[in-house]
Amino acid sequence: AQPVHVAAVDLGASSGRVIVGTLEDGRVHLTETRRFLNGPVPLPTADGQRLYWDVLHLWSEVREGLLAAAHEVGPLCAVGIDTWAVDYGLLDHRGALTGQVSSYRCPRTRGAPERLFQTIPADELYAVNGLQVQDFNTVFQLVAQARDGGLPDARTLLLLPDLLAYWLTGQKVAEVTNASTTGLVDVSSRTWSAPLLDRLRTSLGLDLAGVLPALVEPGTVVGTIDREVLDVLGPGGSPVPVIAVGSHDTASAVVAVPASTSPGSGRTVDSAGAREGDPGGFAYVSCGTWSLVGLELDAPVLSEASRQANFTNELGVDATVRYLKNIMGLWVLNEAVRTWRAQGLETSYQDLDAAAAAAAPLRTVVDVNDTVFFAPGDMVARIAAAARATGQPVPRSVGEYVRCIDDSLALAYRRAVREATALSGTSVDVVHMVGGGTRSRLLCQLCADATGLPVVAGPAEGTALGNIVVAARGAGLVQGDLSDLRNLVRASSTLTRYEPAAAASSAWEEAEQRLLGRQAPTA
Ligand code: LRH
Repeated sequence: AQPVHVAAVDLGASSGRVIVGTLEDGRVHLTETRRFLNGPVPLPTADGQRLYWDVLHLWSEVREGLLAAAHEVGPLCAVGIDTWAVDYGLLDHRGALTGQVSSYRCPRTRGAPERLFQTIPADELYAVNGLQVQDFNTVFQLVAQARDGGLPDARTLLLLPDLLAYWLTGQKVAEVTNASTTGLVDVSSRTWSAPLLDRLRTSLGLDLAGVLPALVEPGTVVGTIDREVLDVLGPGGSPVPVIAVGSHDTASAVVAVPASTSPGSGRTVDSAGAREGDPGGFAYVSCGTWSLVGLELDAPVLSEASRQANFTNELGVDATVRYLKNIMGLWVLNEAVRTWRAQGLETSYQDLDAAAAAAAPLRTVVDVNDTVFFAPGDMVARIAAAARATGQPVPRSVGEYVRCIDDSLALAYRRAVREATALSGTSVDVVHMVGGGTRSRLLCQLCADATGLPVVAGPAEGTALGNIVVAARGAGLVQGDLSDLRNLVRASSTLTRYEPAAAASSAWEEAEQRLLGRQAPTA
């Protein structure tokens, strides 16, 4: 068969890229046509600093990347778009943006959950949307927006991938995996929750019913690229379809977990159906700006214990549920590197990994999910302060700081995997790591040591690959269910296996106890 080309637009909070997947002989070969930095842009306002996304820059980069894809690689059979979750643009009656697009790290949402819980109690919300409480969930951003003047001119709310798809095709949809991170979707029925929207209207004056577009599942054809907007063509001069993929980057990343297990994978403990030799369940760590750690399930876990543990149920591709926890992730490292570079230290991530590998293990561990690490800024100073506050040695070198970050991330992974399996009544026998973080051999090994499970690392460009295989299936270029898509991913990736060091277990247990016993008083 002739090779066919599918382009993935994959925007992360720290960097974006356009990658073409060429399907040939049962494999996908990736060609990156554009890569660029991204980050929240601070602007002062009368209410203090605000953080926005430079969406026009993102749009320009996406255009350049797709043009290069079509002109340098070949005619495009499909385009899929994914970005980080929760953030949105508002359009007026002409389809123009009504204002800036806020970043989820903008401090405007501080206190918004508590304000909403006064009218919709947290447990009632969780029973419907199954979401962990994070200040930045779209529903809380909307609460902040209601306080700051509401949605006067807004006729349509589009999450970022849907906004980019609208600019390319003129069609407005809400792709469901990403929509599930808004807090407005009923996680059990995969539809907008009418009762929730009703309560937001009556309690906060937020009338969202007409503003939210129709939900679509991954695989749906959104429309074709308007050639006046972007002059790209498909095979034989045909128009290029934009396919809704798992437009939440984490949904696409989890599609690219190269597991050989069938979907709905977490193996139920005591399940009478589990035969000797059945592949066990897997946990995943999608490792980028955030580390998303959890399980793929076929139904949400909405118990009180799950809510208390702040586990989230996000919707996945093919009727799956992503049951997971957000861990602060490489954000902490990236911000520390930004600080060092501003101080004139020239260093590569490879050098940092080597320096951290040479540093003493588990000397200092911090709670990476502490809110002090959330805002942009000097992570080096914050780590030093956290070390002092918990009576641990302050790292003395760049290598010791990176080791502290990696050890602390692995400790958080260990806890999240254990909690996820306990809360969902499943068991796992392997951890799949996907995403850019798999380039750190140290982090992969620490994940194996901390969890006590083998780690299979790769693909590093998992999100783009997950995007591409779902777009390809939507365009009719490949067939099959999630396990078929994962076979394709596996055939296209180089994977590395890390075995847990047998002797490591007690050291991790000690580190966990150290952290639990010495929590810094919260500010
Ligand atoms: C990862 C991610 C994550 C969300 C966060 C806002 O990029 O999409 O799943 O919680 O960004």
